[in-house]
Amino acid sequence: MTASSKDAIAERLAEARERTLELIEPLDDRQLNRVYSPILSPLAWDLGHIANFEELWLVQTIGGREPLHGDLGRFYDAIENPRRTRGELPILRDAELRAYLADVRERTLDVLDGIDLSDDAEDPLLQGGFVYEMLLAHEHQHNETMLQLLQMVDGYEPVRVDAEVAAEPAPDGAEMVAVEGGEHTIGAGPEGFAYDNERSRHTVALAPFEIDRTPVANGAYVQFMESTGAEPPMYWEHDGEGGWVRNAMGRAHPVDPAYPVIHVSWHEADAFARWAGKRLPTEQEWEAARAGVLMLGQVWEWTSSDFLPYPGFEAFPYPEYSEVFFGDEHKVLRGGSWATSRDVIRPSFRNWDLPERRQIFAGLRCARDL
Ligand code: AVJ
Ligand code: FE
Repeated sequence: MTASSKDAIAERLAEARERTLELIEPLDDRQLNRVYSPILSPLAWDLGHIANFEELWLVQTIGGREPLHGDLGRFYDAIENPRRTRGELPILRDAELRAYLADVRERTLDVLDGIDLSDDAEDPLLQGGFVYEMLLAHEHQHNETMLQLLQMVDGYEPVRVDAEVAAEPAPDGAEMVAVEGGEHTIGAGPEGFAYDNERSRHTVALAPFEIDRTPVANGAYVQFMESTGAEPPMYWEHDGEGGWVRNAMGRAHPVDPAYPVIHVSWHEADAFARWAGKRLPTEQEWEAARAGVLMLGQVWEWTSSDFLPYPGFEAFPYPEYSEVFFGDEHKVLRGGSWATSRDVIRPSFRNWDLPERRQIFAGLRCARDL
């Protein structure tokens, strides 16, 4: 890697931070500290956690420097501090929080300036700029979590919404496309940035199947609700005339039947698929189909797969990113939503969450055996 790639890293770090600060620009300190939901962190926690994660990896680990606030980092440990407890923690707030974000960043750039990022760098954290890619992805991913919470903030007006959504709205009535059976390649190759859970690349044998070309639309979901008595998605309310509005950020908008359904749990997604005479795709089917035929857009998609390690998995650089979540408790989501940075979306990317969660920007697409 050359000096110009250091500049490129610095620029992308700045861009991610700009997005973070834009998200909170319309908010005051009271709103940053407020606990809106026990299943989501107060925004001040996410902000401090973003800075603390950066300090831990880019300043302490790479730069060998001491942390700015002693062992404060333990309050920003996501595993040690479940979401419902985060409002009570003695975390940084207000001006001190903003200063911490800026001070860490200054140190990060100072460390970046002094390191060897050449391709033969000995530290695997630096090879291919891994640790910097990880930090960028981390900040972007927390921006999406913050946007989940911002749905609950009355009167919030986003400064910028990424207009570059990846697909046109899904038409009502899904068109299905066939995918051949046989060997399919799954996972990230050795080149480029990927999380540990996307490796290693391996082949799987799939039976032939077909899969919806587009995510399930609101119109189809309303039919499902009417015929089964299923609950509406999170944030939906009756409009008083037999229809539905979506009420988020304190504003109600009619539900557009052509748009992908969003804010449904895995259980609801699974029930929809069965009602439609289909099933959720496995994550392997999703990735195999992704190579040619899927239209992505606007929503994460629940799959039927539990979040499990791929063959040859090795935790890197820390087991708390993926490994501690492996098992049958979490379901895999694929794709990406309107709130997901294009830096995070790639065919091999695996998101995961608890099957009862509805605050994720998640919908579904269906599959069936051929
Ligand atoms: C991949 C979205 C489940 O938010 O728990 C952020 C991403 N990991 N910081 C999460 C993550 C560490 C993770 N998800
Ligand atoms: Fe995190």
